[in-house]
Amino acid sequence: MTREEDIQQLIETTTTNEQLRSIAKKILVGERISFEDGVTLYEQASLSFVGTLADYIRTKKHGSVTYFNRNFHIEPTNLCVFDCKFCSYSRLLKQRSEGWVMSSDEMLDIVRSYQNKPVTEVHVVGGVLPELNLRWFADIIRDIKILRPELHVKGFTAVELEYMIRKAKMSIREGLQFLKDAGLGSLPGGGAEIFDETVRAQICADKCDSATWLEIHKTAHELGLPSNATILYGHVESYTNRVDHMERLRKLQDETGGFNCFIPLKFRNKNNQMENVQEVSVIEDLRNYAIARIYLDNFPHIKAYWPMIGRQNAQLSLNFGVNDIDGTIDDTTKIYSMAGAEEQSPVMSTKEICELILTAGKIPVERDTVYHTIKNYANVDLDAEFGVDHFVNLPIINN
Ligand code: V47
Ligand code: SF4
Repeated sequence: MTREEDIQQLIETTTTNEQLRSIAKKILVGERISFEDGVTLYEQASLSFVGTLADYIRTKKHGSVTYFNRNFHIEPTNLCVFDCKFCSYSRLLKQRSEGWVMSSDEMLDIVRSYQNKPVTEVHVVGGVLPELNLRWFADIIRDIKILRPELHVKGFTAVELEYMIRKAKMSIREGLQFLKDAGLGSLPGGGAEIFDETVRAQICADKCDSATWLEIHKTAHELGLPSNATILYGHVESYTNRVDHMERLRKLQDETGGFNCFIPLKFRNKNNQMENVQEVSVIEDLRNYAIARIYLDNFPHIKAYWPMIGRQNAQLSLNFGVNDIDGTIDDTTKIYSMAGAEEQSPVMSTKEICELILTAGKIPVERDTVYHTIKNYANVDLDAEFGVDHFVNLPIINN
């Protein structure tokens, strides 16, 4: 059966729900779904229904290709002036002795430690502190580029940027241009959380608001800095809030085309002020990836951040609209392990990541930050390329 026939069957036999049928018809002809359709999917569609639609779209856009990149993280500090209720960092400001603040030398030492490794990206993200200011970060970016000119620096959430640019008394455009001139290559997607103002007031009242988050990304795109977008889901938000969040992103993407990928981040409830909020199920995670793939028709890529949901769920997500599983993350990324993420040691070698993708029936393709193909591993003998190890324990599937 072709994938079109799968959708036809979905329309004709799988459901008698007219709203769901009409959404499936739209997907088949490549028509954009409406806000109401998005809410209907969340409220009424089964995992298999949204999964079939999302996989159809994913396959049309990317076939079986699944991207990853070779990157490492630097988290300059785990202290933060803000008080996001879901974050395992913020409360540490009250216990400064338990926190860390890196010196510029320490940050550069991390870059030096990757000197002979084929990484293409460094992802700089952390808490917000007054002493970590715009000029200090710009100097570090310049030094990173001197050490390693080809390394792409993906850095700073809109929250960090809003704070450091405001403190530097610059406009958003001036601040971003300043960092771009220093060598900043793109912006990660953090800090978006949930755009709805009422929910934001409940979970992260004191940081950069939604309009400013969107303005920073819009300005970045206008200056030629691409970016990602995230959603923090599965806490106190409603389905309508999730669709509203994606609607605001879809509108901005129509204007600028500057977003590379959308990254749903599952709320984890350990070591933060929202420990009483239950985490959602894996089924809800997969439904959420799928609906994101269906709704965000103008986003090229949907990413599963595997340290957060674990390797096996990341594999599953590849059949629910996801076509990117981030990088090898060869570093100590603490924010997630503190929040109760699946992976306490979020490191995978390139061979492991390729095997993870192959055993899920997909084709691993190494990319750079802006999705240029570096290497397609479809027909590569991984043992010959990387050496034999113990990891392969599942058959490699060829679809
Ligand atoms: O904005 C904080 C999230 C984000 C928790 O662009 C939590 O490639 C779940 O945005 N449970 C920062 N999530 C990280 C981020 C990111 C990660 C990976 C790749 C990219 C990219 C961006 O981390 C924050 C917040 O939404 N976060 N606490 C928590 N308890
Ligand atoms: Fe600070 Fe970011 Fe944590 Fe909020 S989510 S407290 S801004 S580190």
